[in-house]
Amino acid sequence: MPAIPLFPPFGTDINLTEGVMQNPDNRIERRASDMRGYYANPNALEALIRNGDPVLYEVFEKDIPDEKGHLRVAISQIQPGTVGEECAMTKGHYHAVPGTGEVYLGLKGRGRILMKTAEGKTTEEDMTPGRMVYVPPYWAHRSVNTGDEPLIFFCVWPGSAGHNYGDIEREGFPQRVVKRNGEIQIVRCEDDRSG
Ligand code: M6P
Ligand code: ZN
Repeated sequence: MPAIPLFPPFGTDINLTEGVMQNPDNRIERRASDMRGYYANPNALEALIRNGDPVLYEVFEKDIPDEKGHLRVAISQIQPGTVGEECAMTKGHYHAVPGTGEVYLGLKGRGRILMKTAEGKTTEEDMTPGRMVYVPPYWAHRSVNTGDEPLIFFCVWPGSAGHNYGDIEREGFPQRVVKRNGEIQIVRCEDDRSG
């Protein structure tokens, strides 16, 4: 007798060139208005909201139970561009069950994954097509599009992990990725002049 209900195996096609999952069950969209409090320049964000409130990123998921034992999968797509000078990014989160990791695989475009721990350790990894990034347990993670086309990546994480957004809403990330004079730079809190 299995400890969790038997779930039917399935397969789905992923177009690796375009980074598109066939038949996703859920599509989550984050518009500019969903991102209040996340960008360093709130005025630039409000201007974007007034100017059509565009979708800044989307997540395409398969319906897999959010239970221990399962693995959830998704493809995320972040549009290119900046809010003020800050590159488009996800909200970022710790896992609600902090001792759970995640695997990222870059499919299209170019970006960075920012990571940090509650104790203040920080690191970043490049996200490019074919590059795998391992996010170990306890590391909050945020993806940033540093290129001129959509950044698309595939993710796998434990079904039981959940998302803890509240701590990031309060703490933010010490790193911010900005585009200044056409150049991508990572600025730390202490030398952040973006407001
Ligand atoms: C990845 C995964 C998802 C996450 C998504 C968007 O696809 O980590 O679990 O939901 O990115 O990131 P966020 O939830 O931080 O907005
Ligand atoms: Zn995660």
